[in-house]
Amino acid sequence: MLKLLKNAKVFSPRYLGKKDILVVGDKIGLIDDEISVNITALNVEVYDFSNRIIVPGFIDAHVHITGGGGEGGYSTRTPEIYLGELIKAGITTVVGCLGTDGITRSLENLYAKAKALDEEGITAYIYTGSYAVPPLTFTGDITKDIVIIDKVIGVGEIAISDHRSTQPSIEELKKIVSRARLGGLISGKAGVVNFHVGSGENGIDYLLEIIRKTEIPVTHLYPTHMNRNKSLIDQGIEFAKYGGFFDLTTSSSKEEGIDKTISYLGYCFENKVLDKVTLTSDGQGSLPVFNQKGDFVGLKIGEVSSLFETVKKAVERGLLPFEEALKTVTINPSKVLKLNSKGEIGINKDADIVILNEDLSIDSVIAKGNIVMFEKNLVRKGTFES
Ligand code: FWO
Ligand code: ZN
Repeated sequence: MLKLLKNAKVFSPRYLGKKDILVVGDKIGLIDDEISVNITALNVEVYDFSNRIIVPGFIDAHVHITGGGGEGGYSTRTPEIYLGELIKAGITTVVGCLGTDGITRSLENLYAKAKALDEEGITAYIYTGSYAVPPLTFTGDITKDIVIIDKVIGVGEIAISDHRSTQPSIEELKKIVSRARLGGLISGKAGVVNFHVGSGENGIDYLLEIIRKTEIPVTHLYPTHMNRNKSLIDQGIEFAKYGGFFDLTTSSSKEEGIDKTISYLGYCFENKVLDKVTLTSDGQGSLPVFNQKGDFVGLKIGEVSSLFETVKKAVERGLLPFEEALKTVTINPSKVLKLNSKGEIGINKDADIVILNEDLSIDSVIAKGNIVMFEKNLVRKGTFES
């Protein structure tokens, strides 16, 4: 099937100008100033996207696709994600993970949900593991999980510097990262370890020490929730100077959370490390609040919609140029996750495309070459979605 997308302003995320794009099957086949096809001879759908902006489909590298939570007991286990919520958020590639609760949540369920999202129309991967060390695995071995299970691209979210972590030693973390690296090498995947960083004062000290004291390349260390506080952002900037990617969470339990994240994005841009920064939503993850004594006092649920909302607000408030902000949910995650066919509008790249209105609202979404949302109406929904 051919689709000709005409007259949009295209950000690949680099601005290409007003271009026509020919989608061939599930790939981008051609990008040019003017593409005309013989409509009768070819079975082609033509879309006039004048006054629209085309960007790569968004990659959300940290979503609790089978639900998470549970820190307040059984009734605080959060619900799974549905396809429509991801599409409305412009997310065409998602990486699913387990969190605090690695007991009632299973990796098999996570795998099945990722396969379901694939069948329903987007691209889904997973991390093996959960918060705990030693990590939860499918096969008993991280390296084997990465090598023989198609959807496993790394390990996560492994908790450090958090009262809910298993207080792993640096030696335990070295073993996890080195085994993930072996899996990545043998399978050609990223073999990345997504670290959940809590508010503990040691922050990512262990990760910085692993970079300094071992042969393990920094590319396998991928800390998230680095916008929790200023000292973590400063550690993130130091980490990026070593070539590491670090991740800011867009869901927040506080109203002003998004303002803080946006100011940190501006700060990273000023410190010239934005090319090493990604945003993820922590969608369906719990956003629990604990008091000083560590007692649970309540929780909210992460929203995948916060991912692009954060990009949009950062641009609207003039903190970041659009191209720069866009990188944090397209080309940057595709690099750290080694998803080379994702994150860019380019020849032979996957036809994962978001069409924005000039006010940066999400208008239409194409995933794997199929229209899944058109002019804000969902064309594809999850099997049981109303
Ligand atoms: C963050 C996911 C947190 C779950 O620190 O880590 O709890 O398993 O669902 N969420 N534990 C949220 C902050 C970054 C705001 C998780 C959660
Ligand atoms: Zn987390």
